[in-house]
Amino acid sequence: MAVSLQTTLAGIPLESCLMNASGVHCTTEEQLRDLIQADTGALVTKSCTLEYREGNPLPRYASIPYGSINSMGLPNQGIRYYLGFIEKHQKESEKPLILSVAGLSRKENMELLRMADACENLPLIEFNLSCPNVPGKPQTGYDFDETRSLLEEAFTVCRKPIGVKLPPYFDMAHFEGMAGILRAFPLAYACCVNSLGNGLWLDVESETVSIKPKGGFGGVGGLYIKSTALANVRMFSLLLPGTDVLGCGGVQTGKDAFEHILCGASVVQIGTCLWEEGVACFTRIAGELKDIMEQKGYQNINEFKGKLKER
Ligand code: OXC
Repeated sequence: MAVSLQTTLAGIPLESCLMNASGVHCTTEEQLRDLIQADTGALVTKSCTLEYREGNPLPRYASIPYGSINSMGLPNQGIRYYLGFIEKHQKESEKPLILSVAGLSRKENMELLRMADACENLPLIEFNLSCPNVPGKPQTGYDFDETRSLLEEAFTVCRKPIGVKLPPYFDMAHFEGMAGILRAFPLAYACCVNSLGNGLWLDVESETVSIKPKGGFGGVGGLYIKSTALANVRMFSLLLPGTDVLGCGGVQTGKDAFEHILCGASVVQIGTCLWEEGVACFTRIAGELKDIMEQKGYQNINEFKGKLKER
């Protein structure tokens, strides 16, 4: 039986439902080229700002027992670098190259979106509303009024398809509140979730925090956040019918990817596991996912996407 991982993202056909999570292995041209060559269906750049950013002081990423903690602080090469790469490579690559943007002010965000809008070959934009690691800047996605007004302006300055990267939500009222805001816009997709903001990981022997920025506080990724990620994928899939939901959080195996799809994900992003294992993780996870599908008699992901049963 031929098992296919094909999917669509905002109407664009993808050969595989697996891709990187923004921020991991996507900051330099070399890393982006690796992702084009890997077993991915699409790829997304590191969230960019107008100018190059060094990011937060090191160490700013730590591997911890079941995942990671990071406070990178948006280190990136500046938007022109990524637009240049996309202009050059999108034509040869049949995979969509998505630009992620994360300005530090409304003005910067609008300028980024205007520049992205003018890039002929760019198919999709991911608007990061959820970076937890810029000192003094709260996560936009937790401020509902600001999110609404930012999106109103974003969709007037930019005609290209825009998806949003959301922080994790934890309360039914917040799922409904954010979905109500998102419904008012022609969203290309909602990506759930960014890291679980402002966790803390300690080393007991030395009695110190594990990363330097922000007194050790950072975004938690990996297995710790899988149940929260699945809950967000599930709720936003139910609340935003007709909008693609991208699942991100705790995907290390084909089974994890299967669970995200069962909750409603059209595409599954891999972050911490990609950081730890490198781009070979896509081939491994794709193989494991296909094995599960084969055992269950599924030939494509639409046969089980969003079909999670309640008891
Ligand atoms: N999420 C982001 O959106 N950005 C990065 N880390 C994270 O967890 C960062 O650059 O700090």
